Amino acid sequence: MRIIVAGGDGFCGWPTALYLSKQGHDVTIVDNLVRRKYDQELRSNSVTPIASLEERVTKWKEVSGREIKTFIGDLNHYDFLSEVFRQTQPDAFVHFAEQRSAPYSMIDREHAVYTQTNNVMGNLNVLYAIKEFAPECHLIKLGTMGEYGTPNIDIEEGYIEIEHKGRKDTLPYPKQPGSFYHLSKVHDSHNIMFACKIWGIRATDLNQGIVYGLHTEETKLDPKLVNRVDYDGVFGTALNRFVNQAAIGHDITVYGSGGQTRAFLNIEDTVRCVEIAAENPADKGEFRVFNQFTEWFSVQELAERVQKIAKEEGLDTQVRQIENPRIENEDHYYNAVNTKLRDLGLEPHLLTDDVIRDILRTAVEDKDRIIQENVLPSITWK
Ligand code: NAD
Ligand code: USQ
Repeated sequence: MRIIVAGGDGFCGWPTALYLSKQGHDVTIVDNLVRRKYDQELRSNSVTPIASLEERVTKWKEVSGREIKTFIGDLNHYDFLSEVFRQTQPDAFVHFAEQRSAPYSMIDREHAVYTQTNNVMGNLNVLYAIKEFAPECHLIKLGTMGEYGTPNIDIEEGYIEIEHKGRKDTLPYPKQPGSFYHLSKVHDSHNIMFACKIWGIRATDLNQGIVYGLHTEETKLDPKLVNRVDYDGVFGTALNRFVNQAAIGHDITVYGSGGQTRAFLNIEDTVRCVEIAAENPADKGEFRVFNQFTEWFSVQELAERVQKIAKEEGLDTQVRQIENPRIENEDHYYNAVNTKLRDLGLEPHLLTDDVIRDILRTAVEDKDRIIQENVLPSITWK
């Protein structure tokens, strides 16, 4: 298949592009490299030293013999996006290319407006480009489990059957997101659902949980292919952040009481889930929703597991509950359904002690690159 991976220079996109290329697909990366600019703005970095996108794809050609084409540009520039579609004629468009940090979206008005403009308008352009240039193309869009929030009932996969005043219907599952970033994903979902209905576009919304790890089989083939890893208080996410804190002997920062429960998956499963979605396209006009995660944990539980492995590796680190910079439930019910990807063949890589140890050892190798001042959270929701 001809597959565009938008956001293919990022944490999820780069390993996905490599994996799909290895599987024999004709992969094209589209990215405006803005993630590298956020690092400059925040004076932060990836723990692993990452090569430029050009060096990455050149090395991949050398190692695998396969070519990945690149287009450097912004989804918000419709002329650019139109040209990408004309030249590529994609069978699938995998859309990772959004501003994905909840804290970044909560810095101030400018960052909230930027996040929603970048994400919602970029996605709307993709919908128009599919309609105009490749109406059969399957949109595989990265959504997030955080769209649902933490309701006091089970979380279904996209839709819920409701009985109201004696009548029944299957309706989109209610959304209660917790940041302007997470809200951008809800707005995207609505726009995609509407475009499917009016133009007959085929789309899969992958409501992904928090991704941990960094390596996949392909990124391990050469140091120039290594994936980025975020640890700072803005882009670092729960498990990877805790492991990097442990690597430098920093306290593990649990926000509030740590009862917040979130869905997680290994980066090795992210790449496979996208492949499964691509190989089993949605029908024309169908807006399909998959919950893309394999397990859930409370934040406190994860912090304690990382502390235990760190101790075994001779690293002394404490779990510290600090004032929660966010506004969120810290004590809530959580039970989410994730059967659709499993039914299509996903075999999960679960979070074993060895997996944590592996991420920790990589973090220790690069620990001198961690900028200490960036570790504590600096952005609040208030
Ligand atoms: P990332 O920031 O590492 O990668 C996103 C990439 O998209 C970057 O390379 C960036 O330069 C590019 N990009 C952003 N806006 C663009 C635009 N307008 N035009 C072109 N390129 C643009 O993020 P990630 O962690 O790889 O996440 C990828 C996607 O998956 C995001 O949509 C995110 O919301 C979703 N997701 C991520 C996680 C996670 O834990 N990382 C979990 C659930 C969902
Ligand atoms: N948390 C801590 N300590 C920390 C960091 C986070 O206790 O040092 C807590 C947060 O308060 C929150 C939970 O851990 O309750 C998750 O926070 P996170 O930063 O790991 O994840 P989140 O902000 O939800 O965002 C990340 C990605 C985003 C993706 C989302 C998936 O950045 O792109 O959409 O995970 S989900 O959480 O399922 O919505």
